[in-house]
Amino acid sequence: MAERYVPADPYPWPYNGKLAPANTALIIIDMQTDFCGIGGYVDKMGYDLSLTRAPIEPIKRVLAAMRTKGFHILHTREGHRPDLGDLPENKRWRSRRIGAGIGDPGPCGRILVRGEPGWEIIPDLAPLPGEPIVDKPGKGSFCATDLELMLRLKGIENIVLTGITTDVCVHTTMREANDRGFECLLLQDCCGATDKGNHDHAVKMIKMQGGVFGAVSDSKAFLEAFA
Ligand code: C5J
Repeated sequence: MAERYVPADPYPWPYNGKLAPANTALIIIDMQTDFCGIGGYVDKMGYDLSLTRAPIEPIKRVLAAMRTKGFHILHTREGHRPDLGDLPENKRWRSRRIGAGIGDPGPCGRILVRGEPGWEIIPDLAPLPGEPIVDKPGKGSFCATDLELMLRLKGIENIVLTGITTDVCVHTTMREANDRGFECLLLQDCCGATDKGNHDHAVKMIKMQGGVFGAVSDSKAFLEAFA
């Protein structure tokens, strides 16, 4: 395989130049109404939706290009079973304390509950038939899911991370993936947090220690690398 790299910080990615559609997946994390839509969980908590909506357009561009080139595409959704059997009591308690109780009724149906309108992936980034969707009860995409099994069976070594929120579900997933030996790249403009400072710090953390969790790039550099 000819070597190919994406310009990234703190090193050109991937570390070994083995970058091809067959061994590389785009993971789009939790682009659900609950995290970026009016009346969803993040809106109920009172955060600025423009921050979690900012990555929609950049993700669209990366998604379209990666689909065209035949990369693996996976989507995740955070949410709980309707009987809330997979919702830790402390997670529910904390959310209720701030007026956005997980499992409670809201403008988009029961908050963060599977099958409810708020839990759906936004139409702009709707998965195509055949693109796996990983339903997860927690922040990390590897906890209590079959994501690792799917990645291994498909021969995926490199993961491009996008989605929301940078400091919570995206970061947790990147850390989990990095510990499992996957080579990770976060596209910073394809992610967003409920707080701009937290987004910036989450991005900075990745770059410490020579790339402690992988590397960081953006949609423009990524797309140019494939032009
Ligand atoms: C949060 C997420 N922030 N998708 N979930 O609760 O980051």
